[in-house]
Amino acid sequence: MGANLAKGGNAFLDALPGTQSPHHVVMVGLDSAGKTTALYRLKLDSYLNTVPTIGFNCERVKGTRGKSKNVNFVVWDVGGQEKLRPLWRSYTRHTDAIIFVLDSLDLERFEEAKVELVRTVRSHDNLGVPLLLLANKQDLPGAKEPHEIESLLQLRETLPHNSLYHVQPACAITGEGLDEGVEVLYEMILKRRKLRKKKK
Ligand code: G3D
Ligand code: MG
Repeated sequence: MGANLAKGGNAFLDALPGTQSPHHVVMVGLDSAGKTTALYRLKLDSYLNTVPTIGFNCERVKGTRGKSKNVNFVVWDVGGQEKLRPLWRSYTRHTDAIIFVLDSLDLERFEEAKVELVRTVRSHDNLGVPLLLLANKQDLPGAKEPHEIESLLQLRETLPHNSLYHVQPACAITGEGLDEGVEVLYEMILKRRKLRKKKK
């Protein structure tokens, strides 16, 4: 009976916004794309001078907009240097969503970014996991816009069929676009859950 009560209690708590166990989100992308800047802007709502991440950062983040308001997330920011990329796999396993951060100006490395993106979303553990592609550094002149990025990275052709994804323009330094991104990400997490329930 105790166990049942505890179970019931959890269900009740889970129905309240902000009390659910946090959603697990992993942020990956090439080094210098702006992952750590975005994480601390989301966490502290302030700009934090970053140093290249060796290993990972992890923070609790709360949604602020729409359905995501007061919803808790644990966001992992995994170092993007080449030698750290094999680590991504262990962090992205069993995650609720993936944020891939792209430097929208760094055309020279778009192909490299595409290879890593495809490797991440096509990995067996990540099939069906919602993807937010953060088109970062939109404040800089020459930054590619979301629709250009979508075609340059050939997202429609390369992402698995029926993937839940969204390209979100952002500036991690000012925080513009980040809360909207989290909102869309949460909507995609809910949508995936619904689809999975339907299948059962
Ligand atoms: P990473 O964690 O993906 O490796 P960082 O990237 O967050 O460390 O950021 C790398 C550099 O890009 C930092 O500059 C940071 O200030 C800058 N940056 C991040 N986001 C933006 C953005 O939206 N606009 C602009 N203009 N710059 C951004 P430094 O000079 O410290 O290397
Ligand atoms: Mg970093």
